[in-house]
Amino acid sequence: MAISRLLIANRGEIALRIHRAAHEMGIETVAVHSTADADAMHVRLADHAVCIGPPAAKDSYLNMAAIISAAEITHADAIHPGYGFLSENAQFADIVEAHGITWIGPKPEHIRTMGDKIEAKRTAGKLGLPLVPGSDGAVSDIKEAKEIAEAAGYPVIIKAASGGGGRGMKVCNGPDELETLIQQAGSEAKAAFGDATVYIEKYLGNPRHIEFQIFGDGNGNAIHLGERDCSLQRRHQKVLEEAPSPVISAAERDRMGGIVSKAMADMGYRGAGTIEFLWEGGEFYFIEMNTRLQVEHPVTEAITGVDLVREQIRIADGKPLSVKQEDIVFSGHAIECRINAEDPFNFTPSPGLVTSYHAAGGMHVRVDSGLYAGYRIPPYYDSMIAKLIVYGRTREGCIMRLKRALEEMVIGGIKTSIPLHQKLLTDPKVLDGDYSIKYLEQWLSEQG
Ligand code: MV4
Repeated sequence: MAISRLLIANRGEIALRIHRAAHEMGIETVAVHSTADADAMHVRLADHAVCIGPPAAKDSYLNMAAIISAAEITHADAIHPGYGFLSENAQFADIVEAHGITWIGPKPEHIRTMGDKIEAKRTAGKLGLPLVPGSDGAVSDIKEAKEIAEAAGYPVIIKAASGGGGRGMKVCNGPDELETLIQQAGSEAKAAFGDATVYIEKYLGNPRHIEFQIFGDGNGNAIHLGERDCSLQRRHQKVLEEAPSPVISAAERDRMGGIVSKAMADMGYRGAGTIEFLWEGGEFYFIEMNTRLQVEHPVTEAITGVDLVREQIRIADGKPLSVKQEDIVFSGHAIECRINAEDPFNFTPSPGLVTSYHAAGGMHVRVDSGLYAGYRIPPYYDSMIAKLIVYGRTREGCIMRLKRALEEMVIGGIKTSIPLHQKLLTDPKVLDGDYSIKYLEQWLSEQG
């Protein structure tokens, strides 16, 4: 039963993050890597390493047969998928379990349900989560679509059922353009996801993106770990995240947290999950659920003291949740800056040799990164190379410490987003926490 050797089916900082949690639990690790990642830090630190293919993710990190083979030859008894890659692939979760290997993730049926945005919304509604007004499921008939849009009120947004992460959405301002936009959204969705199914929602013009972290034990018990505010995004890529949200009161957190944890308990959800809401006019509107660990999970760890990866491993191992809701105390404030290997203002990728590296340190400063001087950042993957997570007793104190930590960071030889973060942290609106999902792109367009 007990997990003794864990295969990490991912790369980069999250592979290292999982390795660290495993070793702190006395669990051996197996790194699987592409030929491009042979020199990665987590590969060096893991107890065992298996090369699973060439650089292209489809041939390595998405190659299910190669990963299962690596687990079998190393006698790994569990697989953690991290985020991205196969983390929300229900078929992979099924295959892992069919091989008698512990899947460190939600039940495959729940991954499947939440992967279909229409099913996800219907499920969320039944479980009592507040929804964005709109169609109850797919729209096909234009007459029906007009009635739904009229009832919701223009503008409306047309979304792809198989979309998510912002892909395949169209904003519609009035009934005259509805038919054309539904057809366009449908054919784009068909091309991108092989599924033309679309649905309609009232378009929220200036919301914040607020997400709740939840955990279930798979047996009807669930807790929430509060919210994260991820409104500062560019082209659906989060840039900076914070917990708690500057706009959510303790009473509102307890109320919404109670609703989400009851929903997850009723569903029998297992493992870590994130329930995404748009927040506008003092109301939450469910949009999607992510059935995986998220990049920004450390801000939640900072304000709750709960190790989310350790918790994931424990739950997958059949252990109960290590904390009760009443034990969870939200304390202070945390901000994460995503550091990418890219031009800080025009965002063109900047992979290559890291000639020097020094991580910020000191009280309440955490750097999650596999970087080291002499490491060559491969050009084949996501550009995120480090996360700087800073904690303070107050939001103001956290920001002061974050500025200090950004000054200390040295990543030589490549361009990084550190100067973007430094400039963003001089903006009065950012300093006041007064921003919506539109703010970052608007701010970038105003910079000289
Ligand atoms: C919306 C919306 C406005 N109204 N839904 C984008 C990603 C996907 N998770 C849902 N998204 C949106 N859904 C309604 N009814 C605006 C967005 C959106 C967005 C949401 C969160 C964070 C950044 C965003 C950037 C653009 C659009």
